[in-house]
Amino acid sequence: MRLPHLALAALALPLLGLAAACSDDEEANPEADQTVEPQTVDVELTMEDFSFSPGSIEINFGDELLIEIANDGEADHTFTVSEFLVDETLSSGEDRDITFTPNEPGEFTYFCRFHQDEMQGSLFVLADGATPEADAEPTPDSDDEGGGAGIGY
Ligand SMILES: [Cu+2]
Repeated sequence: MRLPHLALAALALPLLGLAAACSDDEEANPEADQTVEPQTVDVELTMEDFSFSPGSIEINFGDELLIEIANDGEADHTFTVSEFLVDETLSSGEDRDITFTPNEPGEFTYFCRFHQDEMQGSLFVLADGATPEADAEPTPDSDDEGGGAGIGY
């Protein structure tokens, strides 16, 4: 009568182990989806004789840029970004809103074709997760005191 019992136990244990392994693999990964929602970034850009204000623009890759350009100078100026085929000429006193969506990340230059040596600015298109705050160090959990829920064996 002892042999049949042993045989059953030997069969049952591996089966239980298999069942547990299967259910463990079914876990979903809630942290897989970390995409940042694209947004429209609104920038007021002033042309002067002879500079752009601001001198740099920073957006995330995927964002649309809405630039409200105003030429406050005496001369005509252009807002030109070669990589994105942007080239707007504004007469003195003119203002204009333009929109475009940079289709690659990186650092680009916007400039005035008439005064290219003086009138330049930097357009930063940041790739996903490139913001300096993104890789903050994990805080060590110091206050890990069990609240009396331990199993007392
Ligand atoms: Cu100019």
